[in-house]
Amino acid sequence: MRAISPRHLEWTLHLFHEVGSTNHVAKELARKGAPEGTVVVSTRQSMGRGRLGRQWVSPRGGLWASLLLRPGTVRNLGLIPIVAGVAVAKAVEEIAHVKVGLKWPNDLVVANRKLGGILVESCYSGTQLEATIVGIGINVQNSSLSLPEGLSTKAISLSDVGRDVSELDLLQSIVEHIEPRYQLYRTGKTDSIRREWQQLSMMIGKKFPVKTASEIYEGLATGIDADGALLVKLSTGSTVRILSSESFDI
Ligand code: BT5
Repeated sequence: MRAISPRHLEWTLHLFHEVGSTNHVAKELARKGAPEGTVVVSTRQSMGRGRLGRQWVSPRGGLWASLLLRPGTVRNLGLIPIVAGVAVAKAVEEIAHVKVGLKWPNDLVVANRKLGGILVESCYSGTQLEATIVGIGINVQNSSLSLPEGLSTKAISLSDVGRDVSELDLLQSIVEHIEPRYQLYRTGKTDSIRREWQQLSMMIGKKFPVKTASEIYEGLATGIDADGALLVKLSTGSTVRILSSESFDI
């Protein structure tokens, strides 16, 4: 365990060689009362998870980390992935000098390939929000060629674009970029975060079909609202809010 950049929050790092999923370990620590600012990092994950039960391939060389937050209320909880996405994009730009595009809700994209993703999960006690876990996965030193067939052409790592970056330097920069935005989020001042996301977004101003569980929308993404929902203007003139989406073809 070591402390990194304590500011408002005391960030405390728990380092592992291998775990199933850092999100799972962080949730267990949350249940045992670990404080906000707890960070779980593992060299590799044997059961890394994406959203909706998808697998996240996590070999040595990537940054696989989960941050434990205790926002206290579910109000605006949908903005946590937005806070995390902006912070990760800023950190990658600062440490690796690579521009990252954000694809709603949580993809980090470089050269049209997936550099990383974010998985936010919350723990409740009854209806009370106990903790929110921000899982961050970024391909850093692991070449995309070493990923399973089928993924290697869709994924990209920082080493693939010639950057030699330390996973822990990147993590330190991420927590430094999350911290001020999280403080704004906690005080309800989310306009600047949403603006930053819109600037980094690959979606805003683009027309695309959005497939949800029940319908397919054809529309123009115009922004995100205070709950983190994507606002999509349909050709009929009405605007719909989309809270989660299975596929974006852009
Ligand atoms: C995500 O899910 O993009 C969220 C990924 C979050 C991973 C972190 S690592 C630390 C923490 N602990 C965990 O167990 N998880 C979090 P989703 O949007 O569902 O994307 C999953 C899809 O991305 C998979 O179905 C693959 O197509 C692709 N994929 C899997 N591994 C990848 C990799 N290493 N790089 C790029 N794409 C990958």
